[in-house]
Amino acid sequence: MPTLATALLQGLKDHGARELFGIPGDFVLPFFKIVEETAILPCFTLSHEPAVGFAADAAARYRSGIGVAVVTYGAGAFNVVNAVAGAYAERSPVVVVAGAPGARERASGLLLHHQARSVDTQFAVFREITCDQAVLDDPVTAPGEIARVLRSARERSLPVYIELPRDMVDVEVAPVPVLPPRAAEPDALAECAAEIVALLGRATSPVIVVDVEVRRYGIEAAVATLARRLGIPVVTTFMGRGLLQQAPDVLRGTYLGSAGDPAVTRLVEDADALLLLGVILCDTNFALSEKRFDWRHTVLAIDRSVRVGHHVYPDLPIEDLVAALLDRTEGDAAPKPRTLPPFEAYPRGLVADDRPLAPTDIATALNDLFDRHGPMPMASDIGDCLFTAMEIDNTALAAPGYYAGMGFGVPAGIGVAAATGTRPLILVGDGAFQMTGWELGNCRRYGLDPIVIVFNNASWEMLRVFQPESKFNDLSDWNFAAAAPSLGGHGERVSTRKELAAALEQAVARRGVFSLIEAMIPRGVTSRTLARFVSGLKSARDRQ
Ligand code: PPY
Repeated sequence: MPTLATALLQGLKDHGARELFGIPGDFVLPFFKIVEETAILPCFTLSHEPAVGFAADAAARYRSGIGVAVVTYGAGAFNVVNAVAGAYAERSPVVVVAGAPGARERASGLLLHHQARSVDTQFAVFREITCDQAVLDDPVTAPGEIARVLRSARERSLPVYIELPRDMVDVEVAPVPVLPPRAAEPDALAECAAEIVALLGRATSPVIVVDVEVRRYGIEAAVATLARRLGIPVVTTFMGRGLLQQAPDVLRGTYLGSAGDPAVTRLVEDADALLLLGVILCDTNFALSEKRFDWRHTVLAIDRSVRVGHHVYPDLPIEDLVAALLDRTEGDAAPKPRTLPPFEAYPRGLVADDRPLAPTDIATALNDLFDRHGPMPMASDIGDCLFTAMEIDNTALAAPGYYAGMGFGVPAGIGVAAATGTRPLILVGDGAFQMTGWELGNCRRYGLDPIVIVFNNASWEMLRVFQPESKFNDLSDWNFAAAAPSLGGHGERVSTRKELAAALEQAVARRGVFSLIEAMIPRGVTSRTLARFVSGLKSARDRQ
């Protein structure tokens, strides 16, 4: 019989985990010992728990599977709360494995170190930001509880919480089963698919809008096939930027309402039917629209339910829905191609001169770089770096486009590198870099070599756009490039377009260490999208 620790590790692996991210502490030390000795899953330790959560989240996003964060009780687990809240908001199935006191300690009558209020406060906090929880305090029920919780993470694509009391690590238990996924009820699925096909068939200018669940459930290719078969154009939401990068023939761009390409905005706002697949109905995705949905002609599939017009089919997984739509349309005569607006044209051909840098120059330089060397997977923080990413070719992009928490970019890029073995490009502003940039010091140990572009305007520039009068948005110049060597990487500060182009080319050639390019941008110089996005959000707030 396996021990609980080995059963848990094997169970995580059988449910698709390929690595762990974590930071040890005494309540989780016995588990870390088993992690190291069994090597069932490799473990990447980082420096501060927020980064552990972000890295596990990004690994989950890139692999369309679960990501795992292992933390100690209290002082460790509470540090990962914000990252898990963000993963919940953006529907990323992060599995939190948290150490906890053993049974004897719980009954000792003493307050325990790392404890906040009661010994179960941690559980109560995580219950709020995860979709299922298990406390592994019973060897008989533990394997079944782990299986249920991991199935919930995969079925709902949301974080889950597993608490492992430290005296349970070596207890013998049965192996963790993999429970079969629960499929849609066939009659409900058939009725729903028929209704949607009929609704789309009546429309003359339908549009498919995709968001993150389409990647979470691994159905990007199926959605592209459906769009081709129906002759319907596809756009991503802001949050869904980076989706369907393999299907440029159907993808028209990213819908950003009043902040975006007017042709894409018109396409969506003039549509007479919308099929919203896996779309989070949030302010950053839709507040920039002047138009409200006409629900009579809208379909929304999210969180295992499908809304068609004014009624809802519960318990209907999106992957089953898309498969059913494909079945129903198989062999249909090819539809008449619709006249479509042009693709968004992303800037190319940077003039490598001595002019100071603007964010758009960074987008232009990266498009040129991708043309020469192929696209790179990206992770971005929130801030103007993410709005600038809207001017970069639609390559894979993990970013907090809805939750919009700072500090995601660097650890997410580390997570992408660790989980995929590919070399990512990290986009981050100086404000967010101050929060988690330090984590780059962990790259050397694991042989990771991301290319990091720090947009350094010595400001919280996005906040300045919201509220220009406030001086607290002025930060000092930390000279991040100079710090890179002591973190085991290479750093270079660039202030002109010529320097940027040269530094990028050298970074691509430099393997084995991280390359930090600190792009100095004058205060107040932002991407076009940022300014339009912020004014759109403000006017949406005023409309309410
Ligand atoms: C996210 O940012 O949450 C996404 O799922 C988008 C995405 C797109 C492509 C690769 C990874 C993540």
